[in-house]
Amino acid sequence: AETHIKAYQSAVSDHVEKQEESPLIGIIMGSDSDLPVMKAAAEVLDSFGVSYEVTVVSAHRTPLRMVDYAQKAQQRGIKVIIAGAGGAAHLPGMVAALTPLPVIGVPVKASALDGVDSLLSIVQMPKGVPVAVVAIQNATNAGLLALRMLGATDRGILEKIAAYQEDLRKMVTEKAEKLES
Ligand code: RP5
Repeated sequence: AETHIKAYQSAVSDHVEKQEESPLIGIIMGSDSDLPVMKAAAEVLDSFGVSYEVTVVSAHRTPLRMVDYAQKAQQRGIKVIIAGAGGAAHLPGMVAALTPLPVIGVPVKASALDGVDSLLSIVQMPKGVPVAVVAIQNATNAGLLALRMLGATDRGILEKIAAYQEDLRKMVTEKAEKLES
């Protein structure tokens, strides 16, 4: 399993080009099969120049690795954890139970139930253990939400988010004007 994870991590590193030494955001997922969805979170963080790490942590297949990752994340300097999982998607909730950091869950479509199972598994947390949840497969929004969390205490990031919103506004306005002309 370790060899598999190492091979996976090097594939991920190639994909996202670098793993930072003191990342601010942890992007974790239940399986390497979640990567095609979860890479969108990494791409958003790349475009904002915010450091992150990417790895596989499975609640069911590597439970002790999950406990270790979640318990050490805060002391390692991680500020927000983005956790993607499909099916019986227990990873985000279990990680939230083990860390005081904010956790954002990404429901991944991984079964015959089309991701609704993942969404419900992630969103139905008991009182006291919150997980923020984005739409099924929407890792882009998980990246943006993590940035907004950092932006609460980081003016530079907040300004970049405002610029991003302005770009969105312009893009949609231009499309609307084209349609109207
Ligand atoms: C979950 O089971 C993972 O997060 C993934 O979405 C799903 C299927 O995993 P694989 O069987 O493709 O490894 O734990």
